[in-house]
Amino acid sequence: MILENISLSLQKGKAKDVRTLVQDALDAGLSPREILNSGLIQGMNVIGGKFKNNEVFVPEVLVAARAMNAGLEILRPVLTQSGVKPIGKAIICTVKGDLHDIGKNLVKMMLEGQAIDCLDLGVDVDSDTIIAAIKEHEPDLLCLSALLTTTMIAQKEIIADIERARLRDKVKIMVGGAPVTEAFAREIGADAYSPDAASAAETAVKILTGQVEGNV
Ligand code: B1M
Repeated sequence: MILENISLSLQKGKAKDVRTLVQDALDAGLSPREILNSGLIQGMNVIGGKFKNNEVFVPEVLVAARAMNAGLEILRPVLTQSGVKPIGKAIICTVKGDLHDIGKNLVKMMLEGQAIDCLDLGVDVDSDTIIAAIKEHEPDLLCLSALLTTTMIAQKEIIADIERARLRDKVKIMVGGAPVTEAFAREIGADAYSPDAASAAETAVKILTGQVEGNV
């Protein structure tokens, strides 16, 4: 019932209610993953379906997204670890032209949950900004998120620009986002692809601990 209420409140864009309900769910002993998958993501999937069918429009989706992010903020402390020695450093962003940040935020939280230090460059991030950040912060892993078929191509351009800047051998690159596939990741020269935030964290750990070079 509480998970259904989280989903419904998210669909109505009631950020305050989502925040309270997520906290109630945690207090009631529900697992963060259950709250995430059967409450927050379930609600966002309903909105996504309605958006596709023109039953709701950008403003409704935007308030639902804000409510989702509000819920994620409550889950953050339980999904992330503090006081644990980091196993590596990652830079994460949503690529140029793309404003979707919920999936990216989730991947970031899951990486932090595996004791990976994350620098979040935000959304709509271009190659120059990424290259400057790689030079300044020397991350082990770069995570590029894209949610639109029109912005997937920016992942390819960013990887090519990193190569041109002679930094490609300095950093592993993982790509993801709803339209991105393993085949696309391989085609554009990424090291890794993950379909969701949990497997992104698993793959990142394997790469950062030297178990694998990548997975594509
Ligand atoms: Co937009 N949007 N949107 N939208 N939106 C989609 C993506 C869309 C599929 C909706 C639809 O038509 N069914 C469609 C894209 C179609 C396409 O290209 N194939 C779409 C469109 C068309 C648009 C606009 C163009 C609409 C318009 O203006 N006419 C516009 C574009 C704006 C822009 O970016 N330039 C737009 C705008 C928006 C809002 C601003 C209103 C809002 C975003 C708010 C925000 O993010 N703060 C929004 C939203 C919320 C959505 C939907 C409904 C939900 C996305 C989401 O957050 N899902 C989405 C429909 C849908 O997905 N059902 C849609 C929940 C999230 C947890 O999942 O982001 O997929 P997701 O992340 C997953 C995985 O993909 C993966 O892990 C995450 C968790 O497991 N993952 C990675 C993500 N990044 C990863 C990186 C990794 C690894 C895994 O490694 C680095």
